[in-house]
Amino acid sequence: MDTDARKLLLEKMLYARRFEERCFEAYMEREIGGFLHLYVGQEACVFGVMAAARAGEDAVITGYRDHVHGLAVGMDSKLMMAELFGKESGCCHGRGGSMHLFDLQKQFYGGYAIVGAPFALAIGLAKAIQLQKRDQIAICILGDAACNQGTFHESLNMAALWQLPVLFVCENNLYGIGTRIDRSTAVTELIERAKGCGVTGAQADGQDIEAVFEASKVAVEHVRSGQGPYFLELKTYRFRGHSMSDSNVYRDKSEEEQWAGRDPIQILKNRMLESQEITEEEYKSLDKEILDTIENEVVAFARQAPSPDVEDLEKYVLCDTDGDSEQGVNTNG
Ligand SMILES: Cc1ncc(C[n+]2csc(CCOP(=O)(O)OP(=O)(O)O)c2C)c(N)n1
Ligand SMILES: [Mg+2]
Repeated sequence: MDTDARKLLLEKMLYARRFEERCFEAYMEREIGGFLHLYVGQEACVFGVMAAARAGEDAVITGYRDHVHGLAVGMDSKLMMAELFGKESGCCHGRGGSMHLFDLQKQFYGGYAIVGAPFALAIGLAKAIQLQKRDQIAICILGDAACNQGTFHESLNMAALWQLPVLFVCENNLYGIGTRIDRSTAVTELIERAKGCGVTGAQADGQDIEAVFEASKVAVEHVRSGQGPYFLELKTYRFRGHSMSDSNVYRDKSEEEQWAGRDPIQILKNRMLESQEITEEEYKSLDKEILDTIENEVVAFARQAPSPDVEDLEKYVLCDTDGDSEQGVNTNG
C-alpha cells in the first residue's frame, strides 16, 4: 500500500475508535440509551474489506455491532450519532438506534439484532443482484457465534448451489457474548465449515489492515468475476465487553493483554512511524482534529437535533411502497 492509502486507513480507523469511545461516554451520561455494542479492537476488519470493495455501491449487511460498518460504507457520522441519541434527524429517525443503522443510498442494509439473520438476507440481496445483472456484490459481515445458527448452513448451501455474488466475512473474535468459541463450536476453524457447504475462502489476520486488504482483494475479485460465493475468516478480538451491560469477567486476563498488544491502529501507526511515513506529531494533530470534529460537529449535531414527536409514534413502522399512505415513507429506506 502506498503512503496515501495507509494514511487514509489510519485516519478512518482512528476516527472510528474516537467515535465509539465518545459513544461510550454518551451512554454513561445517558444521552444514548438502549443497547450499545462497541467494535473497539476490530476496526481493521471492516475497513480492510471495504478498501477492497466499492464502499457505498456494494450491498453491505451486518449484525448489531454496526457503527463502524456504517462509517466504512460512508454514512454521515452526524446522522449516525443522532440515531444513537434517538433523534428525529437520525438515519432511521431515531427509531432504530445503535443496532439498526440503515442507509439505502449507501447500500447499507443494516444493522440486525437477530444473530445469524443477515446470512439469509444477504443471499436474497445477492440473488436480486444476480437476476438483475447489476454490477455489484453483496457483503455479509457477521461474528463467529453467528455461524452456529441454522441460517449459516442454509444460506451458504444456497449461495454455493446458485453461485451467488456474495462475500461472507466472519469477524472471528473468539467469543459469542461470554462463551468462548471452543466451548460452543466443534470445528473452530470456521473456514472449514464454509468449505463443507461448497464455499471457498481464506483466513487472514484481522488485526493487520493490510493483511485484511490483501485477502479482501482476492475475495472481492472472486465474487465480482462471477465465480460464486467466498468466505473470508478474520481472526480478531474485541477489546471491550460484548455490550455496555457486560461486566467482562469471563476472559482470561493474559489473553486480553496479548490481544491488546495487537491493536490494529497501533500496528499500522508503528509501521508508518518505522518507515517514516508519519511522525508522532502528525499523528497527535490528526487525533486532535478528529476529537474536535466529533465533539464540535457530530455530538453537537446529535444534541441539538429534535426528538421524535409523540404524535409520530407509529410513523415509519411500516414502509409504504406506493408512497400514498398516511404512514409516511422513510425516504432513507
Ligand atoms: C437468534 C438470536 N439468538 C441469540 C441472541 C443473543 N445474542 C446476541 S449477540 C450474541 C452473540 C453473537 O456473537 P458473534 O456472532 O460472535 O458476534 P460478536 O458479538 O462477537 O460480534 C447472542 C447469542 C440473539 N440476539 N439472536
Ligand atoms: Mg464473536
